[in-house]
Amino acid sequence: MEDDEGPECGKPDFVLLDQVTMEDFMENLKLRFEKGRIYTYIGEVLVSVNPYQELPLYGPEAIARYQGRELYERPPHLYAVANAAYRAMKRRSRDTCIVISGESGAGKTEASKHIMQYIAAVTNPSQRAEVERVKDVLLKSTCVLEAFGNARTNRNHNSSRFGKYMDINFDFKGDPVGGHIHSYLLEKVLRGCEDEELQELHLQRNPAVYNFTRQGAGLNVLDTDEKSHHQAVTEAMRVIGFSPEEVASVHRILAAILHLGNIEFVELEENNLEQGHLAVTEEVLVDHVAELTATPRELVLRCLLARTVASGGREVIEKGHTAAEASYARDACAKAVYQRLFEWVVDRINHVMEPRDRDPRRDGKDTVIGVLDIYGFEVFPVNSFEQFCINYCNEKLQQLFIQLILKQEQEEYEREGIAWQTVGARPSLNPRVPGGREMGGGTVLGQQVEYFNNATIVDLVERPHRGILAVLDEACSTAGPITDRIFLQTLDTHHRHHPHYTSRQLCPTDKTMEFGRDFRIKHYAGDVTYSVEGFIDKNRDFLFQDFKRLLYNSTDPTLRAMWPDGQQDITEVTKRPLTAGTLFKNSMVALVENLASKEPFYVRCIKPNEDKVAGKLDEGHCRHQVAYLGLLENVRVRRAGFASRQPYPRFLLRYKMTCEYTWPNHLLGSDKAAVGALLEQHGLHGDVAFGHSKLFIRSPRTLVTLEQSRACLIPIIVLLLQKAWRGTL
Ligand code: AOV
Ligand code: MG
Repeated sequence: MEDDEGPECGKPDFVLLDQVTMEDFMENLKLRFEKGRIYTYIGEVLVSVNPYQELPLYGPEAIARYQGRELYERPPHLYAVANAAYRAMKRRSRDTCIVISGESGAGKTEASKHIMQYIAAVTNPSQRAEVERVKDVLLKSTCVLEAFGNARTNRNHNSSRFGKYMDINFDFKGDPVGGHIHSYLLEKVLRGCEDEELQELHLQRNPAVYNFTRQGAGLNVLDTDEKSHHQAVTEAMRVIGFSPEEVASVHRILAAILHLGNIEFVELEENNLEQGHLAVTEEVLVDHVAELTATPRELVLRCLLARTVASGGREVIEKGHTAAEASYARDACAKAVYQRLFEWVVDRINHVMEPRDRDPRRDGKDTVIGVLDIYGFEVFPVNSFEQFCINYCNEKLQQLFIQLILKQEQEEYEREGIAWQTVGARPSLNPRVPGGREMGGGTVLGQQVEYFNNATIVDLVERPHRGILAVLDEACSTAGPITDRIFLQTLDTHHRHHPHYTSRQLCPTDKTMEFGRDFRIKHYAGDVTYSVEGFIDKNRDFLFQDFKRLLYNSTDPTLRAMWPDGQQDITEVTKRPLTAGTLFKNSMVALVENLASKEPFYVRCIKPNEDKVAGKLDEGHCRHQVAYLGLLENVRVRRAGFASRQPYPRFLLRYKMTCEYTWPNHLLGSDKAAVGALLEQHGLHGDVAFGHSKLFIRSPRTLVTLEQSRACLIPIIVLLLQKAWRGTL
């Protein structure tokens, strides 16, 4: 990798485009992609295109090239962003975060791993043991969490089915001393546990045997790769500090889930009082589940076939399931066990990463870098509750992006003592500007930048009482039979005039939606049709207390620890638990608040094609992503203010050769004064503002002019230097 890029590689920053049009943007993106330049800036935002091939861009040497450098000194790179976030944190003692977004398969998780590797590589030069330990856990945790939380989808063979936000705590020296992971909405996809102890777990090698893994069967071949992967995960768990007993428990729990998934029910002809009217078809599976979860067999069977209900006061009665109820309860139980297992793994990792051994006299408050890797916008042929949550999450993040980009500009101007001229209001994020247009307006230095403000879509989802989530909760708390269809009808009544909501009922001619089943949201990223089937069940996410109690009473301490709420007696369990949708909304609100309090850095990932192949950039597909990621608006906001900003010494280093007063060294007292003289000589001083430590350049033309005069001089200087070396001067 060269340190510099020639003009044949296109513009390293989209801000330098001659015009901000989709055509110009795409042309630059494509040109760079063809030259293996997968990274490009928009100011400090990094745009990344997934190369779908190993590029020689990473590793210790590359890391060394970026360490301690300014963002613009080297070709655009993730390392530069990681470095910028790290330096901002150290210099200003401010919490920073790196938000990585993009659709499924765009390269978010890979990006987050490169960022972590960079941070691990540049910190702790004195090799303190505790810091090394924390770094080791940080790096290894990814592997373990992916093993439990990733799955193969048709869009990404290693798709994260959970959102991850990881805080890394740094001490005053800038060394990582701890961390914390938040996970968001694990989609409950089950993937078999591949294991040498299959025999002991009563498992068979073929994943097609298990209902929960059959869907992935065929893709999920147990080859040698899987085996070494399994070993890597087990090793990572050991390093993190899971005991052998815990790892064995985890395997048993996974096996129990698989067996549980295969249990089927039959309704008996005659109602046998002794047995009830329901039975399981394969009793041996119940034996396996009981053995693996260390619970009494009779109790497992009872939980599967019936539930206890409180019948007023302290009375409890047992009520038999129908076959359908039993199947539902079985699946709910399997999913809940998997989810608790995942949460337990995250908790354990958090426990070992908790900052410790602090010296309270010196350490003060830690500063934090947060890395957010969260599921991208998703559209499948059929979209359900999970996609709804994921896409809502992306709306929230997009909104934050709009807010922060403007806020960040403003803050930098203030910090540098540059007048923030506003015409009319401060940068406003009011979705309903006069005239009712759905554009937000940001006023940057007197210029109005218009961009689509998606606040109205967020509002459609989360508004109290009438928003989609509130209506869904309402439906879930209604006693008596409530169907997904009724839920849809309520939505239709509430939102028939909403510009971003429609359904077949409201738009009878649109045959791409089905009556009584589908509704559509016009997301900022495009239209998505959701099927309401299963919304209520998934939101309610109901698990009978009997299962909780069963697992709490397990003699396996690991399993038991996952079910503290199993202690409660049925008569105490009266309060309705929060629904999955509300829990998710609350966690999103908290996440956005947290991110908003930090100084953000953004990585915007683009997926070049749907076929996961190297070297192919599908224009239509990319255009769409560029549009919905709001990248053109981003460029415009950046250009409306100052296209570029550089600390004075850096600026001089690059351009001093273009001015007689500054080459080879200036005698002007301060770098700021020298930069002033240089710009004056070029006649460019009208286009800049002088901050305390940085020069702000308004139009990209100015930079282009400077670059051109530098480019003209370089060959002459090289020639002079060569002559000087040879002594011929
Ligand atoms: P995602 O995190 O954005 O999707 P990943 O980071 O898992 O996507 O990337 C998908 C695949 O693309 C990886 O498994 C790699 O094969 C390849 N890839 C991504 N980035 C690079 C890179 N910089 N260099 C080489 N290959 C890369 V999802 O988790 O589905 O939203 O929920
Ligand atoms: Mg991912």
